Amino acid sequence: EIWRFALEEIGGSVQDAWAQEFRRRIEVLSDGQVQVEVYPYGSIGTSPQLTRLVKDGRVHLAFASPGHVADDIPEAGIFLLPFLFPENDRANRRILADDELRALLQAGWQDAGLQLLDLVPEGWMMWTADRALHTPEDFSGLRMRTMTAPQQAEVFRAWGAEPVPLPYSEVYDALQLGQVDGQSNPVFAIAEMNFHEVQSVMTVPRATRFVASVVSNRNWHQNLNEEHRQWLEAARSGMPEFIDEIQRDYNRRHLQQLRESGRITVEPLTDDQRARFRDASLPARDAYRERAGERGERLLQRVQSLSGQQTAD
Ligand code: 6CS
Repeated sequence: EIWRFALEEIGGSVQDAWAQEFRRRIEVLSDGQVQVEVYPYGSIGTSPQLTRLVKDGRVHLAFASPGHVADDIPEAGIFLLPFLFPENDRANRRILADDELRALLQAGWQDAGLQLLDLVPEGWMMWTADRALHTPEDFSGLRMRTMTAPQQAEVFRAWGAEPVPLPYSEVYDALQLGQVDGQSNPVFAIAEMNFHEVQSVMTVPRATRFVASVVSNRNWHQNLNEEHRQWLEAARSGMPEFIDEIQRDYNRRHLQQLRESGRITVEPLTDDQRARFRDASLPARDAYRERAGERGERLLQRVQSLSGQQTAD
């Protein structure tokens, strides 16, 4: 038996590391009875196309990141909201594992015909452009490439940028040709997609983490026999710890390499600057409430109460 697994990132990425480890584990657990075929990004489609392939049952498993899939699953937009999740990685991991949070998200994924299997934090999103972005005013008039869900565009619009939604595969050329001025992604992605070749400044806002979801076709998941279900569960267990080390390592190593390459300068934000971005981003929370309805409101409250923040903002 073959399980097909589609990635939104190329070989050597965090998603690839997750999938290769998952493949290895399933093949050991099943003693070779189940083979996992991994399709890196580019081989079968853009993110929305991959989600469609999972829904149609043509691939069994895929990564679906909120910046794209929130178009389909409004609840997913929670991960696009800046300064919502705690800065501390361990606290963040605890929240992502929370049963109530998972149940609320699962309901959203299931409405779309998908089973949410895991949430995978891949590191802080950096902003790259040809200038430092210290204040919302610096975003004024900046054509910022965003992922394709409208909720992702809303955040950058709240900061004064002009969002330009594009698939991941088109970002490098769009930056090079000047069709867009900036983009946002974790360090490892900037490095492996070579965005640093066509951008000169990387701002470090620590506002939003890139958190991808691992999904499967819902019917396929429901109809797994007991043995297969056990292999799937056993393969998944311990993956959050495994991938957390990987993402830290990839992001740290690539940051060092980018610094040494001298191709891009790195600009951290002060706490005061971050506070201004936080305040300016709050309309995106209201837009999230509108889009994700009651479930969205409960998700927001759950994350805020787990983060020890006040529920009213
Ligand atoms: O920017 C994007 O569209 C993509 N970025 C990452 C790090 N993974 C997949 C996603 O589609």
